[in-house]
Amino acid sequence: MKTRAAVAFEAKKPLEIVEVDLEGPKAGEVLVEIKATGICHTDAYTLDGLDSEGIFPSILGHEGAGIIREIGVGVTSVKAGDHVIPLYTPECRQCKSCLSQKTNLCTAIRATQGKGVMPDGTSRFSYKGKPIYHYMGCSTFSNFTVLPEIAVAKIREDAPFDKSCYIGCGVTTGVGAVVNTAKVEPGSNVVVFGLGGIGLNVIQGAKMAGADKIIGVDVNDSKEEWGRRFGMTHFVNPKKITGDIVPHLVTLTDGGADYTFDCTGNTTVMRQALEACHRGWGTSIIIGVAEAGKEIATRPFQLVTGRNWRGTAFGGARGRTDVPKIVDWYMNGKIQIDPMITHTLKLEDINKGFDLMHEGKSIRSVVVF
Ligand code: NAD
Ligand code: AHE
Ligand code: ZN
Repeated sequence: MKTRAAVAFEAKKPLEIVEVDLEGPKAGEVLVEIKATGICHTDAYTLDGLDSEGIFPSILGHEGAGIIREIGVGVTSVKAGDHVIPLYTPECRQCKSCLSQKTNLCTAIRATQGKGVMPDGTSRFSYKGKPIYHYMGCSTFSNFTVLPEIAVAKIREDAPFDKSCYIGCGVTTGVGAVVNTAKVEPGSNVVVFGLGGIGLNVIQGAKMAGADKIIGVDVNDSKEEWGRRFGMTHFVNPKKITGDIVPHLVTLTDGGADYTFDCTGNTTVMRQALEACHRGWGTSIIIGVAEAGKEIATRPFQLVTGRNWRGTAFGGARGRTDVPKIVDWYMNGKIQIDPMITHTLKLEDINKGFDLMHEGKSIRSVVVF
């Protein structure tokens, strides 16, 4: 079949809207009509050529929601007509990682996913006879896409696609980092670095968990109002204080934070986030994705004296199990999504969504098909 898609033909070039060819689902795969997709900073990072796994030409996008239109041979867990959220972290429930119950990082299809192909080693997308690669196993910047059955979460049918798509990455990552990875306890002091599409969800997760001080840090002053809207109690712009941010935060938290979260992808900020943790027990969670080649550093003494450095992908969520529950949280009003969707765009205007992100003018842009 033919489908309209925004194709990343080359790094650092705008996406091009073209009609691509899409092969139907093979065994164990499903065809999904994408109804809406968010634009996450990770898409921009890959498009900007900063992802060591970035492959071109490819169809980016990993924060979608849609409807199953066709199933391949042997598919049993979903059927045509089901509403689903594609999962860049699948859940096979059979691999060593899934069975361990210690991680959400299912390994069933990770190797082929990282190479931009389906589990059989080939792409379903092509343009003018040449393959176009998949991205993060999702490629939600296409009106239709093919996914392995283990990489879709079936969700309730009354959830609006233009909001629930955000659960495909940003919401689950931010809220999940708090509840699944950090397991923030009531009364904790929390510092969130970077108040964008992820950081604001960390803030709403921390508020939900009953955190006491929720301190937001951002170089963009316009983010203060955004943070306060979701439960932030203090705001710090590191450019506007005298002296170093770390002692400033340590003083503000009476010795250091119980939990800090990096939602910037900046390795200098990651170090600050670790060092702003309380001696003896503070835990810093890295969410941000750093540019290829970047490394983190600190004095080992920071860890010797009891600070913990951890990371999280997709908020530690097991997609097929946890995503439907997060959709319920949204539908029941336990978490907010609507105000964070600052821009709704047509596919033709998708590059505008990237511009708004880089200019710091959006929280989330969503493309509706
Ligand atoms: P975003 O662009 O919406 O937000 C980033 C925010 O960080 C902005 O408000 C920006 O002003 C702020 N910022 C930038 N540099 C800063 C600095 N030096 N100090 C303080 N604040 C700074 O991006 P997003 O969509 O929220 O994504 C945030 C990061 O999380 C990205 O690196 C993205 O790739 C990553 N991410 C990771 C996962 C995961 O599973 N680990 C999932 C989604 C996104
Ligand atoms: N490909 C990059 C790493 C990118 C990365 O860390 N991705 C996160 C999700 S970001 C969503 O917006 C992730 O899930 N990581 C775990 C995994 O298995 O990819 C690189 O550095 O090579
Ligand atoms: Zn993302």
